[in-house]
Amino acid sequence: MKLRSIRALTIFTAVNIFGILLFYMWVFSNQVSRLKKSSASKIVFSGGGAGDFRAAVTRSAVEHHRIQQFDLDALNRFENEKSNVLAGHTLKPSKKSHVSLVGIKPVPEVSESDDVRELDQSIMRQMQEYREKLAKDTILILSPIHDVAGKLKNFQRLLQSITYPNSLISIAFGEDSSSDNTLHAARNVALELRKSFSRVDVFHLNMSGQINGSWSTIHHSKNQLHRRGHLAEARNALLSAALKDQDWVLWIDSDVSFFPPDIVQQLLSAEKEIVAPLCVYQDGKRKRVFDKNTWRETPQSLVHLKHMLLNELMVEGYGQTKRLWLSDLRAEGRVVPIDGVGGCTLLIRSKCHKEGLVFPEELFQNHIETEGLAKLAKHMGFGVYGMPFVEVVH
Ligand SMILES: Nc1nc2c(ncn2[C@@H]2O[C@H](COP(=O)(O)OP(=O)(O)OP(=O)(O)O)[C@@H](O)[C@H]2O)c(=O)[nH]1
Ligand SMILES: [Mg+2]
Repeated sequence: MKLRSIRALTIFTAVNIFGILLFYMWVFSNQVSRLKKSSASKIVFSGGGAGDFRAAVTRSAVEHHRIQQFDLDALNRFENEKSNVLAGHTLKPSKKSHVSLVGIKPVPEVSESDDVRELDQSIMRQMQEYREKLAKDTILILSPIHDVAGKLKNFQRLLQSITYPNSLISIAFGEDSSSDNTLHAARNVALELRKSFSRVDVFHLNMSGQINGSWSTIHHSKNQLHRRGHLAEARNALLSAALKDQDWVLWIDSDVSFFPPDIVQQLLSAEKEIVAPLCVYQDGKRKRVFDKNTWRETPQSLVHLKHMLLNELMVEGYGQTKRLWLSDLRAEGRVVPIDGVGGCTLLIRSKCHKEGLVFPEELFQNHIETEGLAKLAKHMGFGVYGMPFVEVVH
């Protein structure tokens, strides 16, 4: 009798445990299928920290390449997904993070304004974060110079502020056809820079014919083929005179008024072959995009390009664009794929130049100089990227 009741109790307990197990399995499988459904319908920024943000960004980058192929179905899917994620600021901060990503505006279809929105410093810091690495790569900083005698002292101070080990950096200036004493000023600056940098050269390039005159003459749209063609020639001449065995070439225009002291580390951290930061200028209280040559194509701009004649030059910065300037790509993260670059500040892996990447002096796919270089780079299979949170001030 006693034995029978023990047996009954054991069976009763086993059935109960089995039932509870079944119940938990049912709850678990329901949760899994709910999660699967939600991640299929939109990109989820679960956790929302920088890592998750970047994962979603990678996905967006893949979609971007489909846009370039004019796959309209893919484009629609991309647009739907993008609006799911970005509309209403779905960029949720992690509970652990003190940084809120709210405030970064969604990527528009094309850039309508060149205003650069001021972001909370904590967001800027988070998006500029990079992992410190042992510095071993050598860098060649190249600056074409022309009629900038009065600006070279400031440029010297900026170069001296660079925190990347100066012993790994060499610098070369390439001057031609100046009407002031730029060449003399550059030689004096070089004497100072040689005190800390590995090597500093000043080349007087054997060229002439640059457009001189007022700012409006130099920048008149009808002069751009000539102006930019000449600049491309100067850049190529400087490159072939100065590039030895350095790992990277960092192009910096001599008339920039500020770049962050860790500009080299920032750009290297992208680990891309070609990288441009966001070049801005201060217009009173407004911060605006200066380098409008750094952009991403859009379906609209590609249609426009398709209808251009082979000998037509496409330039940016003269009114409304059909493209996306780098400032408008911030919602995608710290390193974003682009299609055009300016030369205000531009990092290029030397291997690319050594394999034939130059600044087109004539039209290449309707573009010239730096934008031509980006087109050529893509044609050669190199990656072209921008860092919209790294700001250089012109
Ligand atoms: N060697 C050389 N350098 C040039 C020539 N024209 C401009 N540069 C330099 O190339 C860089 C870019 O030229 P900028 O004239 O500043 O071009 P930009 O920034 O588009 O236009 P700005 O609004 O005039 O500053 C600067 O470092 C110039 O000093 C040229 O004819 N020869
Ligand atoms: Mg300039």
